[in-house]
Amino acid sequence: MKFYRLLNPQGMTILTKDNCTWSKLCVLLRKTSSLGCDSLGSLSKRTCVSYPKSPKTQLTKYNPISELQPFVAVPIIPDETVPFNPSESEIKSAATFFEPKEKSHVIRHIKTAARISDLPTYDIPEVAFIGRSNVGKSSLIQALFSKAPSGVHRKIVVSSKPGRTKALQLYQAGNAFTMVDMPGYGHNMPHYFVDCVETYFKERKNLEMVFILVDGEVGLTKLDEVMLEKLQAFSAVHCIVLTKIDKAKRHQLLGNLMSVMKYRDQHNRYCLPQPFLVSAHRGDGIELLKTLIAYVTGNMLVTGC
Ligand SMILES: Nc1nc2c(ncn2[C@@H]2O[C@H](COP(=O)(O)OP(=O)(O)OP(=O)(O)O)[C@@H](O)[C@H]2O)c(=O)[nH]1
Ligand SMILES: [Mg+2]
Repeated sequence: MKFYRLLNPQGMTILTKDNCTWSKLCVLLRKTSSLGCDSLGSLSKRTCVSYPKSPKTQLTKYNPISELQPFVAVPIIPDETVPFNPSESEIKSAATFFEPKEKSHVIRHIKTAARISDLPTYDIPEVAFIGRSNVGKSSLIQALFSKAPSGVHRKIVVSSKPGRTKALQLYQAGNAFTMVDMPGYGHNMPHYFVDCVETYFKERKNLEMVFILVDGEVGLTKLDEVMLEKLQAFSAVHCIVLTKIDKAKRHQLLGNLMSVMKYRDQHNRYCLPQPFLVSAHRGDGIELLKTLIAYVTGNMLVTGC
């Protein structure tokens, strides 16, 4: 049995199971927004299940925001937002999708594709990683799969030179989900970026979530804002991930985190309310992100939020 749950800015939760995929939920969201609702919170009572709010939810040690919170007077994740805050046992069970014990769950690279027509078609849910060149997309996928027995992560190429990933790279975790590493935008982006990446966002049926990576030290750039606007225009559900948090000074990271949240509140309806913080080098936030991926691809239920 599969469960899907979407958090919206008002802390409301839409819950469904079995026959309703995340994509169908997004269609539902699109329909409600075309009815002229200002926010996802305007969904009718019939489609929403409201969960008791847990004010001042204590974020666990798995969420790097918990380390920043003592330095800010106001809650970083506003009280009215139900944070994605899985329990320890949920985090452990999500990890098994990335470091499987069973031989049948193989993590492997399945395809390099520079054209959408080259992509395989299947029912397995996908999540994609996009961001500026050099923001750390390939490194993040490497960190997520760093304990995979197949050793797939050793073949993922990362580079200090921007523009290293030139095509869509698909990594599959058994039949659970596929993660798509994408070429970056900005420096050295391939000339077929729009054809390849934007068409993928518009047309890929089994795309469940786009992770848009923003450098935690640099913050949101104009190029990131353009991509966020595009994701919104394509009605692609997405989530902001601040990368390289080991490099950023605390005040920089806090400032950039707050401005990302402000931007998201003002502009973006298809963006999850909660940003995620990661360091691919130090491992911060990686276990939490694994749980989010297992959750949004419908592979597990998270009750801790
Ligand atoms: N300090 C630090 N450096 C990182 C981190 N993640 C990635 N890097 C470095 O950033 C550089 C770019 O990393 P990639 O993973 O290749 O970035 P990318 O977004 O895939 O880049 P393109 O494929 O060129 O678009 C490399 O030198 C990495 O070692 C991190 O968490 N911390
Ligand atoms: Mg790359």
